[in-house]
Amino acid sequence: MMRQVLTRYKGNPIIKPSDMPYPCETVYNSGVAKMGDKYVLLLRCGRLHGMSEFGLATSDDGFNFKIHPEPVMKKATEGIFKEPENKGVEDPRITQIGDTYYIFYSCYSTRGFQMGLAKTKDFLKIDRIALTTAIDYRNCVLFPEKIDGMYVRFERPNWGRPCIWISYSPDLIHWGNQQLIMAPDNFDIWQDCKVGPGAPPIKTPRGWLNIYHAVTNTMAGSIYRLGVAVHDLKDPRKVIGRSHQFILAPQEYHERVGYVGNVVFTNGAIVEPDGSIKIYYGGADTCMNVATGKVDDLIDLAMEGGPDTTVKQ
Ligand code: BMA
Repeated sequence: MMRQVLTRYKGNPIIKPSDMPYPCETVYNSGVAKMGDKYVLLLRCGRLHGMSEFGLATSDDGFNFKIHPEPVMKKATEGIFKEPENKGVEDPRITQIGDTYYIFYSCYSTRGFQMGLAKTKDFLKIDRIALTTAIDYRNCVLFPEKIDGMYVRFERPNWGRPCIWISYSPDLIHWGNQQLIMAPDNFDIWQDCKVGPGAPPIKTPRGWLNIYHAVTNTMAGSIYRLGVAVHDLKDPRKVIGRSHQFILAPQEYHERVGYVGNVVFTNGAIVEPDGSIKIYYGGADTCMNVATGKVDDLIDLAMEGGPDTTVKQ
């Protein structure tokens, strides 16, 4: 049964370019974390040279954010990251393991995209760890724990058919055993062109919750929406449920009109102790927004869709 499972926060957008303490054209696709009682957004800020840098915003309630006066991460100016980031850093995704926050982000250059990995304990001092792919990968999300002794991630190569793949690593630096696990669905129009990781996987007793982005192409351009799937806890290659309806689509003016119109795109979500969830998302590649729902409703919706069959389509 199709139904609405998310509610937009009435105060959206929660951060827009004119809220920024330094000049920005856009502020969107932000990584999300909880640091003690504080909500943290690692903001993708489009600066006036057209490149993205990372800014920082913190909040006590997850809705009202205070923005740090300066960007906290800019493109590298030396070392092995210099050339891969010569057009900026984009789309951070944060996973907490112990007291360390790991950040997968896109290193953007004249050559294409590579996935960088960085770490921090306070979001003020961010240390780069490794370039974890060659050209051309668009996004990665790290699982919050090892499975069978290995780190696990979902990844989206930027070549071939845009699908979600999985890979494994003993040390977070070297990744292998890549396998395609979820493809666009030829029969669901909203997700028939591209799918890619959105929020880092969320562990629940019913499986790993995967909130992902999905694209269809129209005569007027692409439309980015959010979908939901559940992966087996012990073997996340198995997609045990995948919804045939989307959970969020561009609808509000600031989601339809902006730098890139008709886009809702998530890089992270926070689950609350009462089982509710806050999904943070960029609107039209221009502003930050949040929608709320219940984890169980998202899982029910995915499970009603049945196990995924797209890899065989
Ligand atoms: C993707 C990425 C995202 C962006 C989306 C829509 O390929 O570039 O950063 O939000 O396209 O433009």
